[in-house]
Amino acid sequence: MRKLKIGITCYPTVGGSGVVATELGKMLAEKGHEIHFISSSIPFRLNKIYHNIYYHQVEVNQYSVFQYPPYDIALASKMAEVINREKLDVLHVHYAMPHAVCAILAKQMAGRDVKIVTTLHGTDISVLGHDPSLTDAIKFGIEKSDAVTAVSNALVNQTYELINPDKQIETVYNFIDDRVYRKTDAQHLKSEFGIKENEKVIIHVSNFRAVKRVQDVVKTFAKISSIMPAKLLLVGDGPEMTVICKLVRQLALEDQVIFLGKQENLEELYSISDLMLLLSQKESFGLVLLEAMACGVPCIGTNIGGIPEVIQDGETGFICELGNISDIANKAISLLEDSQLHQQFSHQSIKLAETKFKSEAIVQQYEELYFRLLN
Ligand code: GMT
Repeated sequence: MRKLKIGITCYPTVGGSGVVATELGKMLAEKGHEIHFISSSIPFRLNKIYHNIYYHQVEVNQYSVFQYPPYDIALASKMAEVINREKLDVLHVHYAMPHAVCAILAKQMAGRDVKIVTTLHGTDISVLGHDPSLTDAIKFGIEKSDAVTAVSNALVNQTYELINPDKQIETVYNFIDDRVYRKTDAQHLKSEFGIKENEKVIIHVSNFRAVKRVQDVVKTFAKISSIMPAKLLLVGDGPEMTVICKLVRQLALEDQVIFLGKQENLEELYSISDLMLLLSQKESFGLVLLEAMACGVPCIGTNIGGIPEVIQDGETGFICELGNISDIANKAISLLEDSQLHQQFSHQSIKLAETKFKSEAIVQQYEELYFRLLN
């Protein structure tokens, strides 16, 4: 099979789109392709040396005449430079704004027929798509890309509703590194965190933005812990943290809620958890659901965006109405009280992660897309 030269641009700091882009680059490199990351800093998941992965840093000019440093132009220039110097076949950008528009500009600057693939991740449509000052640019980026993918069917539909581009958008689900996300023996963490043997462990992982509705997680947990001994692991950090700390104090849950901040090695935390809650009001996919499921953790999520495409309602977890705390808590309690049902959901979660979201098949789906464009 022909080996390709593939450029990848993403937001390199913590966040699902950057994680997926980096894991994709790593897996494509393992298949022999040459990968060129073009971003403002090294993607944080690029934590090992690969002989065929290169990193090209975007340097933004801070000249005092600029009221706003011109990141988009600097990115497009760097992309054009790499397209020509490295003779890229494909430039795959993750997150439409501004990456798709920069890639199209870069292609024109380079004068080389590099194929532009844009992957929509969620807030680039569900939040930015509502901003009239950006919709035309997002539409342009989508329509002028050679191929466009989105991480769920829900996001495809939302893109047509909000932006209405004249372009076919293909769903390619997210994936995780299944060699990392698997149940591991991390029981020692329980005693280290002061979690007793009889306590159920509920986990929530997010960037603590308002759309994640972390307050609903805490309120649900309050109901669960009034019925059974339990601890809540809150993993991540973000703008809502102060509000959440206050709510935990108001509900007198300080001894039961463990704030872990941003963490790596989440597979160990999932491995000591009995249930994951993701109760967002916007969520195109919910990568943390897939991570948890792969480690055998049943999930409860809201009937929002791509969440119902990840959780199989009544099979691997439950889908609940946004903000319906009583229903969410009742479903959580019934699952946590029934060890047989819990074990069944846990097995089915692992199975689903290994089949519908199998990394090998999804990476191949991207590879086939690249070859289709090049032939
Ligand atoms: O807002 C976030 O949650 C971060 C954002 C990102 O770009 O990293 O996440 C989006 O992309 C992820 C990877 O495709 C998806 O798993 C998340 O569901 C999506 N977030 C939203 O739609 C809110």
